[in-house]
Parts: sequence; C-alpha cells; structure tokens
Amino acid sequence: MIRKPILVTCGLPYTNGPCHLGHLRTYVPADFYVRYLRRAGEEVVFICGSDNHGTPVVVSAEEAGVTPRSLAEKFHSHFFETFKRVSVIFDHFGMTDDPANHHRTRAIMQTLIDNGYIYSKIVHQSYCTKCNRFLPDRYVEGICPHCNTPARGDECDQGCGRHLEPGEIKEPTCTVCGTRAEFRDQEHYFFKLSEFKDFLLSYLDTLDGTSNARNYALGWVTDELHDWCVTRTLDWGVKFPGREDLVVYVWVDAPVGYIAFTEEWAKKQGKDWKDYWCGDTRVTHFIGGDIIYHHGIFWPALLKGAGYGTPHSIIASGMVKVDDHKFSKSRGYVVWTNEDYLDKGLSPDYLRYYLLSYTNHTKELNFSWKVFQERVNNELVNTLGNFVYRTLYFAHKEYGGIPEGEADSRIIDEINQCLATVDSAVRQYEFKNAVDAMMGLAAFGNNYIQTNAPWKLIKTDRDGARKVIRNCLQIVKALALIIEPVMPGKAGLIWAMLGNRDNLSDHPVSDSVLGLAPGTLDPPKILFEKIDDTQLSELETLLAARVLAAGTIPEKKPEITIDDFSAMDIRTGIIISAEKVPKSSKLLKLQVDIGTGTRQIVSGISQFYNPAELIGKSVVVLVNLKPAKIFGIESRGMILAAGDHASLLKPETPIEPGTKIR
Ligand code: B3M
Ligand code: ZN
Repeated sequence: MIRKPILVTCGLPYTNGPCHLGHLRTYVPADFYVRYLRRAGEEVVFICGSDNHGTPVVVSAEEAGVTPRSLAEKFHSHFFETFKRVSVIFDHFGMTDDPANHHRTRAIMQTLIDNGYIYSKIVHQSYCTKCNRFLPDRYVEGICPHCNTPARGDECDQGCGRHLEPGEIKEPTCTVCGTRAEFRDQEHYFFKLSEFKDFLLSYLDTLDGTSNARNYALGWVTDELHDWCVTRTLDWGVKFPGREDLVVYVWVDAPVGYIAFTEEWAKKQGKDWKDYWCGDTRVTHFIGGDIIYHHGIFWPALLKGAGYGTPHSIIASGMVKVDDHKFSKSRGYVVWTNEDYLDKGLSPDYLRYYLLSYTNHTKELNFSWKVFQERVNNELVNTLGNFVYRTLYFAHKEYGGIPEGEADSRIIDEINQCLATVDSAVRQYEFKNAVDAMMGLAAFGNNYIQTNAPWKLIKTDRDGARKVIRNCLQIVKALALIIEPVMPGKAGLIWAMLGNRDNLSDHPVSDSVLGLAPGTLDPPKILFEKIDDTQLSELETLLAARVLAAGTIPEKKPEITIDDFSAMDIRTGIIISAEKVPKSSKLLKLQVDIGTGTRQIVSGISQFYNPAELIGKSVVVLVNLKPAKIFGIESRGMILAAGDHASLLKPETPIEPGTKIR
C-alpha cells in the first residue's frame, strides 16, 4: 500500500483582529513540524485559511461599522502577510467565505440530513428585547452552567472550557447593550452527536498527537455527550440547506474549511483532494488547547457521519502568558506580532526560537521581554552565533575558505546522534527537546573550538589546526541544515556563508554528515545581534503602557438598580493609624474610625502615600465588603480611591465619621 501524503493544518484565525503571540504559539510549531518532515523526506501539504463567519466576526464588524465581508477581507490579508513575515508559509491560505467552502459545507450538511443525523427542535434562545433580536454565541455573556464562571454564549472561555449550547448559559446579558436577556422559543437543527459515543471512544483511544488532546476529549465523551445545535439566526455565514433564514454554526463551516482549502489547493496543483480526506487519512491538526472540544469531538463525528475519513493526529498547544499574567487583549497582556515585534526590527527567527524552545508544546508558555533578551543573548548570540562566526572567521582568515580534508568520525557520530534525537523528538511532538538537541550540537561545537583553540594550535601544528577547523565546518554545515525548521532565515544565511549558492531547503537533513567541498569563502557576517538593555527597556515600557491604558478603559458593565446600590454600605471614615505591611511594596495596614468603631483595612496605596501623612485624613469606606486576609492580615472593608495613583476620595466639607454615602 502506498503511504498517503501528510496534510498538516493550523486552526483558522478569526478575521476580527490582528495576529498576536497567542496565534504564533500554534502556527510556529506547525510550520516547524512541516519544515522538519520535508527535510526528512516526507511529502507534506500545509493548509490553512481565515475563519470569516460566526459572531466573533459579526460582532466586531458591527462595532467597527463595516460589513463582515470587508472586515474578513482586511484581516485575511493581514494574517496572510503576517504569517509570511514570520516565515510561516502555507501551501494554501483560503477563506471560509470562499465559494468552495460554502459548497463543501452545504454538501456535508445535506449528507448528514440524508443520513438521518440532523433533526429539528424548539430551543429557548436568549433574546434581547432592547435590540429586538436573538442573541447567538458572542452576542450573549453570562454564567457557565457547569462551573459558574463568567462565560461567552457558546463557550466557557475563562472557566472549564466546555462548549455551551444555545439557551444553556445562565444569567444571559446582551453584549451589545448590556440588557439582561430573556428566553424565547425558536426552531433550530441539531446534529445527533450522542449517537457517536462508541465511535468517539474507540477513535480517541487510538488518536495520534499530544496526550492533552486525547485525554480532554475522552473525558468529555465519557462524561457527557449532548446533541449539538448546528444552526444560528444570522445573515452572515453558510445558509443551512432549505432554510434561508438560518446559517450553519461557525464551528461547522470552519473545520470544513480544512477540506475546502485542500480542494482549492489540489485544483491548482492538479491533485485529488480525496487522497487526503477519504478513507484512511494522515490529516494532522495543530490547534490551540482551547479548541480541543471542537476538533476532538464535533469534527471527527461530523466527518464520520458524512462518510469522510477522520483526522489522524491532533496536536494541541498550551496557553500563553505574558509576564506571568493570563494572555488578555482587553487587559493589555498581549504582544502584537507586527506592532510590538516585527515593526521594532526584531528578527522573526528569535521569536520562533523562543516559542519552540521555551517549554514543551502542551505546557503553558510565559513570554517576558527579559527572558527573551536572556535567551537571545546567551543562547543564540553567545553559543550558536559565536561558534559559527569563530569557525568561518578562522577558515577565511587562515585558508581563504574551506580547506582540504574531512571530518573525524567522532564528529560525524556526534552529528548523527543529534539527528536521531531531533527526529524522534519531532515525531513525538516534543519540539522543545528537538530544539534543545540542536542547541546541544552548537554548544558542543563551541566547546570543541574553544578547547582545541586552532588559533593557538596553528602556530605549532598547522595541519592539526586544519583538522580542527574541518571538524568545526562540518558542524556548522550540520547546524544550518538542522536548525532550518526553527530559524529558516538564519539557517539560510549560514548556508550562504558556507559558499552554497543553492537553496538550503532543497537539501535533506541527512546531508548534515556529507563532507564539504573545499573552496573560497567571503568573510563571515554577524548572524545574531544582542538585545541591549536600552532596547529591552523600550519593549518593556511599551507593554507596561498597554497594560496601564487597558486599566483606564471603562468596562462595559450591565445596568444596576437602586437596590443593587443600596446593598453597599459606604460611609465616611477617618484614618487613625497607618503602617507599612512588612515585605510588601504596595500595602498599608490602616485603622479607620467608621463612627461605630474602628476597622482594620489593608489597602494597596503604599506607593502613593507615606503612612504619616495619612493620619487624620477623611476617607470613604466600603464597610460591608466581605472580610479577607491579605498578606496574612485581616482586612475588613475597602478605602475608595480613583485612578492609577490611588487618589483617595474624601467628602467636600468636614463630616462626622460614619456618615452614610447615598
Ligand atoms: N477560528 C479560532 C479559535 O477559536 C477559531 C478556530 C477555528 S479552527 C477550525 O481559536
Ligand atoms: Zn464552565
């Protein structure tokens, strides 16, 4: 039997905002994987596209005052261009609003209807009486019925990660106007997901990829498997067959995009898309850890129900943090790929290296500019860059290029060992281990040249020095080939500095142990530049400013009643004593006279006030705040203050402590 070619995909970015580090956490490893497999001789097709439908795009378009189509086109080009800038190169990058995807989605839906997997049912759907419309998915926010965390209409994005069905969310509020929604009846169509339980259990049992994908999905299938509402009341999307007033849920037509984009690509190439999607497949999905449910459960069941082959592997990446804070665009903990990184002149290869080597693929990745600087300076500049430069500089200076000779067998052994480690790590989706092995070879080279010091040896033993440098050159050649999937730009530079005029990517990684032909070389160029402290502080300041700005953007909160307000007991008080909380730069321990007695309150205002200047000051206190222990100290109440510098609120005229604020 002929082995099928591998089809690798990446989760499709929604066309409702720019590319950020969270995206790259998945795309860069996928691109790395594809590049490596190609270097290892496999035939791989790399497919992606933009996700244009659904409420994420409709809500953002409405906010921006443009049509969903024009927003989709704008961000489609944005992602296409940005991926190129970070050397993430797809064979095809389609749009889910392409005719091919409308066609494929409707065909799959029709087959599911014909196969008896779709039925209609009345659901109690959130409805906003102020906006006069039903509130699908991101038009509504509320509380997750499973874990009681604030959630979006169709997913518990901050809590348990479960998918939520229309009507399931508790305390629904309209995201457009903040009004508490009511439930109204509406007819929708459901996919009989519950009938796929046995199929999913055995499918997931043998699913290849990372264990987080398999285990999460298995857990959900075992615990709960409900039928799945596959229609929405929206104008924008793929029309549900036979119902002009409904579109299919975006989580149907988005993954179907993987097939439609393969069709578009295959048509251009004169290939048959069915080779990839029918029968046994080698479809490999790279996704974010937050969309395991959709890829591990819905998607294989849909494919199975419609008679297609099912994905071979699912590789799910861990979450991203910025400076130890949960990644959050609204809170400013975000790194924008263009604005914050590429446009600052930073090399895409540095970021690729950081993303691939920081931690294992399924673990949480923390990004900080400080660690970024350390890794670039210590590892790329001091180890890899230094070794390559010293080798090429010496070869050029003493021999005008590559001298006669070949590498020792122990050097070849060392390279072979690195190749074997990298190969097995990549195939187990242990990308960090693969990159560590590559850097291990660079460290070995650096150590080797340092210990053998050809610049000294040449004075007494010219031939010995030539042998040393031949060994070093072999390692440099191997490094160029081996690191290409991580840092394609820098690898290409090393390749060119070795005197090669052809494309590095045309060479298999196994060429690492083939000898180098003697020849002349130009003087080497500097490969990696250090990130200096001035640049570091600029980058850190930009991030800090963004976090600060995010804090001052008013949050959209739902309206409250006078009763909600009266539930708060707010009174005037006078500060009687104030002292710093040991080991805390932010906290002060205050005793406050609130009329009926003295309250101990811990307050985060230490950066802005000296304890002494606070004594005798009138303040405003939220008295009935639930007591809490802060730094081990009991705090009963909260002093009210405004802004980033904690400007304390105070009554305009002198007033008795304990006076109620109304
Ligand atoms: N557009 C983005 C996300 O939820 C979503 C992925 C679709 S993959 C078929 O991460
Ligand atoms: Zn939840």
